[in-house]
Amino acid sequence: MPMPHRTFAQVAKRRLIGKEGKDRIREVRALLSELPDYRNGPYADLRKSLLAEIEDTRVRSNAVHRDSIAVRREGAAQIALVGPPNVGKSSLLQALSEIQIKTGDYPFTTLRPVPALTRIGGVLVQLVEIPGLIEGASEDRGGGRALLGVLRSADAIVYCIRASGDPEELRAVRAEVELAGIDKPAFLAVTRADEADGDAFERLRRAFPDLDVLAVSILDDASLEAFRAAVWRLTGLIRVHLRSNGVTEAEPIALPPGSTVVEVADTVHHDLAATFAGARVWGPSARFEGQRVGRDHGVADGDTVEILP
Ligand SMILES: Nc1nc2c(ncn2[C@@H]2O[C@H](COP(=O)(O)OP(=O)(O)OP(=O)(O)O)[C@@H](O)[C@H]2O)c(=O)[nH]1
Ligand SMILES: [Mg+2]
Repeated sequence: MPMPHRTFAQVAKRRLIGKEGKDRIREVRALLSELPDYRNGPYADLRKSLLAEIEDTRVRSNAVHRDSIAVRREGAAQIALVGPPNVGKSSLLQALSEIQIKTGDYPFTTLRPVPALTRIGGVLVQLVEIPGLIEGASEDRGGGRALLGVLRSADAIVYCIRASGDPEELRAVRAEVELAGIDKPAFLAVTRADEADGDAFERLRRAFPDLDVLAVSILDDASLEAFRAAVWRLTGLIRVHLRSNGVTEAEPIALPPGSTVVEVADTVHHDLAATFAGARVWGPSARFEGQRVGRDHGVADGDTVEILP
């Protein structure tokens, strides 16, 4: 028995609230797939209006994105790389993703925010280089307001300073971020670590006691892996592998912190989330491998979960 069409229209409206661009189109498509397949009558009208919604959304997003420096969100989280010029932000993006980006041994090589997708443990995360935040940025110097606007929508920040760099440079950047009222989870990447002299690392740790510090060099693969792992912890997200009929899927799903097996079931199917009995869990959140758990069981990063219908 399908949902009455008036209820469906209300549910559709509710599910589209606050969604724009790709997210909105994805939701509209999901709604279309749930719509009973009548050729005439109110359901057919609903289908027509949902199809029109896709077209309208496309037109709107093109209008918004033209001639702005907005960065389209992609991946499970968006992490901003922020720091003084010439510290190696673009080089890090290059080393961690497939993109080709200009790097140069001089300041202000990058003038606009540059996004790049990197894969961390099977999940795509978007890194965005925020260039050129100079003193006065919060008062729009150097186009600072738009750059800070991009930063505002990020989930977390990696502050970058070069190993041989002057802490004051980064202090000035952080002051602008603070003046803009932006406060996000963050750590400090000490970049170009291969150029460091003996106590550079300790000196920077002392200069920024409120931040966790990680040394990274694009010439050192192990440090790049550690950087990826630190970025993942910064997102707070949880990777869960789905298992069904004894087979575990290769690509994990990413869930917000605090998720339970209900959220896992919901990624499989909305209906399943409403009705399933429980789950089996392997990994960090299980007391023993294959533990049978109830609906409220909290999952942890690295779990494998089999939903029991
Ligand atoms: N030795 C060494 N050099 C690096 C490393 N990372 C970047 N560099 C060099 O540092 C210089 C600046 O690198 P970029 O990646 O352009 O720096 P950026 O922070 O993006 O600079 P702007 O966009 O100008 O703000 C380039 O000459 C890079 O080759 C590193 O890990 N080790
Ligand atoms: Mg750059």
